[in-house]
Amino acid sequence: MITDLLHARTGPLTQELLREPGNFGLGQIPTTLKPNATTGMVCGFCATGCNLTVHMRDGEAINLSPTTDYPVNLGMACPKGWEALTVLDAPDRAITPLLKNSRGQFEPVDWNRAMLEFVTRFKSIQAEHGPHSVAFISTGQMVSEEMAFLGALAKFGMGILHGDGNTRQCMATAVVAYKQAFGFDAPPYTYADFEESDVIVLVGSNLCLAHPIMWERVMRNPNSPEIIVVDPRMTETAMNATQHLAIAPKSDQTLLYGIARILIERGWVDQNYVAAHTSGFEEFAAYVQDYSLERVSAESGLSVEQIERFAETIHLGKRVSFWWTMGVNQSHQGVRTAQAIINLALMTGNIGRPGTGANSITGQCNAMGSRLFSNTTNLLGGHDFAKPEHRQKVAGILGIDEAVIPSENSWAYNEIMEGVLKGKIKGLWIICTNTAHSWINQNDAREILDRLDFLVVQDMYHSTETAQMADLVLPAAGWAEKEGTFINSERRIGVVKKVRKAPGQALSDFNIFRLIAHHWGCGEMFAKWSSPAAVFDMLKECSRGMPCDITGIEGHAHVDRAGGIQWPFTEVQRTQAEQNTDEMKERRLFEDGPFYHSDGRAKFLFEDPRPLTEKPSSKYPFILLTGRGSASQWHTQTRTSKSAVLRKLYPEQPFVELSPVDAKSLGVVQNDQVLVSSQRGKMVATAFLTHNVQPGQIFIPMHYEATNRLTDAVFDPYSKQPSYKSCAVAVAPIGAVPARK
Ligand SMILES: Nc1nc2c(c(=O)[nH]1)N[C@H]1C(S)=C(S)[C@@H](COP(=O)(O)OP(=O)(O)OC[C@H]3O[C@@H](n4cnc5c(=O)[nH]c(N)nc54)[C@H](O)[C@@H]3O)O[C@H]1N2
Ligand SMILES: Nc1nc2c(c(=O)[nH]1)N[C@H]1C(S)=C(S)[C@@H](COP(=O)(O)OP(=O)(O)OC[C@H]3O[C@@H](n4cnc5c(=O)[nH]c(N)nc54)[C@H](O)[C@@H]3O)O[C@H]1N2
Ligand code: SF4
Ligand SMILES: [Mo]
Repeated sequence: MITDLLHARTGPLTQELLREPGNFGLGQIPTTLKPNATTGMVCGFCATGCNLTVHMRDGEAINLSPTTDYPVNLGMACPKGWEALTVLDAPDRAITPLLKNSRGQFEPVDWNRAMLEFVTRFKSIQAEHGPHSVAFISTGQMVSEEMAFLGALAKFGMGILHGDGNTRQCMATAVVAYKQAFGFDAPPYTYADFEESDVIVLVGSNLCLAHPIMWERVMRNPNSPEIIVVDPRMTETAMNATQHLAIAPKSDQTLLYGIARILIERGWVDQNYVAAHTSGFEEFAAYVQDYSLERVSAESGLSVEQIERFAETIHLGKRVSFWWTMGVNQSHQGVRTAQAIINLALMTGNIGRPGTGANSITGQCNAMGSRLFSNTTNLLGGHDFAKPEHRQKVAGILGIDEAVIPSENSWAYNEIMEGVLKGKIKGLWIICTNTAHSWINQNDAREILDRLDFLVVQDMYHSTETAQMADLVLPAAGWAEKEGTFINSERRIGVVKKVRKAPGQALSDFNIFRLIAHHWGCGEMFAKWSSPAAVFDMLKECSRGMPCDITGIEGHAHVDRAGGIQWPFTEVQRTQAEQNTDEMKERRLFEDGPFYHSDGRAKFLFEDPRPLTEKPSSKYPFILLTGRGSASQWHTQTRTSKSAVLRKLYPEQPFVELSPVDAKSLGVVQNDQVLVSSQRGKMVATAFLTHNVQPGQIFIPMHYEATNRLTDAVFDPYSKQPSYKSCAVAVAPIGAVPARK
């Protein structure tokens, strides 16, 4: 069937892309790689950005091993990295475009037919309901060059206004927190800070499981650091902490204000730093007076001793680093909680020095790339759609008419979903994310997707929950089947290379976008977007003069040679690097003081904490926490479930962590099947009795499709990030079943 399709009548550009001998589509691997070479590239799972050495035989990747001389992973990799090539070979890889027929079944079609459907259906929706009735959802898991292409094609070429990314589910809170506090979205650290701190504070981060190689960096710290973990659960990370603060869910903001009050009361503030580099401290200091030890202890569930010891440890530390992840970001008050962490770092002068910082850890391999270059919430290069001078600059670089750049911001992911519900959005294009599993409150989410007149899903696999709902599936090449760059959590740009052919007719996302531009009739506008390398050059120019300026990078080969390059990397910095390479390998921000606000100061920001959005009740007496379940599972499992090795490392069936205290009162024993229900939906899971969760709380990993049937669509008001980690549920036994695998 594939061969038939390959010989099917296709347009000239399609044929060119499918045959291209260079870097793309069905072509051979790049001629720059020797057939039996080894070559390094950045891992395509998490934002740690480890480098993996791919071993080739006869021009195809056959194996990989962690790169030993890369500054991120120093020869280490987690199970997902080791299995990264294996997951690419799977029977459910999408190998042709698939079009749903009138009976609701998929039929393979060639690219020309797929493009015809894509263009005519979306254009007719736009003609009938206006240009903004089509939207797109992008990702943190494609290379920056592809994200930029998607954002530019959709917004400048197709006249779409609303496009957001799955990074909304993940990083939006950190982005807004940094923008408001520092004046730009700028995580300040470098991974060497993990090794240089004497106090490491992890808030809502299960580093050991979700970022195992960052955790390895903590383990290499020679200072026997104090490790303080703030997490309601006794996670793998908390088990290795010197202080575990098993906080009541969503009481972090109160706790952190309480810590600030103690630091102020005892004179443990770095007054010089505060005076030189910050604004708003006096107001903040007055505000936190309300956070007495008694209040903080009552609201957080921590003892007075635990709270005082936490404050004292921060004071005694010479190099204190604060790190946060989804336990903070995914909250109805995520932005203010993240800023409560930033406030502690600022008031103790723990920023800009080795081993310090207020550090948000990113999730997806290129979430940081999407923050700067996806053209969703920011105009390319961290610019602002609303500023005419920014639109003019970007238009000049891309050689396009300034008028095609929207002067308004896009709706956020939740607003796009709401737009569908209200009939304002009729067509949706989802690229590299699995909305029908990962979005909050799945019962609503699926009903919303069902309302669309036309849904296009562009994915590596045709079996994802979202692809199954699509009218048209576009088959995409995956990691290692295409080239470009990712940016990791510490702002390090790294390269991804094509070391194997994509299966069947699957094309790189880059080439799918080229094809769409051509068929949409805006190919001319994207004539300069001929390869990822050409796009990288344009993105560099877009970054000029911005805090993320990377104009000093020559191109992909330079990044590769240098072992990754952290932003910023200006032309001046390149000259410095030529003189002292080592000094440029690990760089942190704010070493010389100024922040990005016009007065050069970082802001103290604060607000009253708000109560839980859904409190436990007699009908739903438990709080549901969700998150990562094992180092071997990635999100919605479209990739990791394909590896037999990884499958052995986690329970296949959904499970729920339940306190033995609660289990006893429910009459549940180990491995019983239980029904977990919320006001919105139900799921069946195997009971896993453990003291790692507190009585009154349960934990279910996000990797199972049913988990988000329970969650409640509540969002942070500033970042619009979903609050995945707290809703009220009930648990009921439904009888014993065989032990879980
Ligand atoms: N193996 C694996 N690794 C991954 C991923 C994966 O899917 N699998 N995904 C990647 C991505 S995209 C991301 S975003 C990161 C996420 O990385 P993490 O944020 O570290 O992982 P999570 O398990 O989502 O959440 C962290 C912790 O938040 C806690 N938590 C819940 N509510 C609260 C609260 O109110 N306060 C506090 N302080 N803590 C709370 C949970 O108990 C949980 O242990 O992981 C990345 N790494
Ligand atoms: N309950 C609960 N829900 C959560 C979370 C939680 O903690 N709790 N965490 C949230 C977070 S932080 C995140 S980041 C999201 C993640 O949610 P998703 O983004 O939905 O999860 P993934 O499984 O990573 O989906 C990526 C999709 O892209 C496809 N893909 C991979 N590579 C490529 C490529 O190169 N091109 C194309 N076109 N497709 C590709 C994969 O097959 C997969 O279908 O989930 C969120 N949902
Ligand atoms: S820690 Fe992250 S980047 Fe490193 S090998 Fe594992 S998944 Fe890949
Ligand atoms: Mo994420």
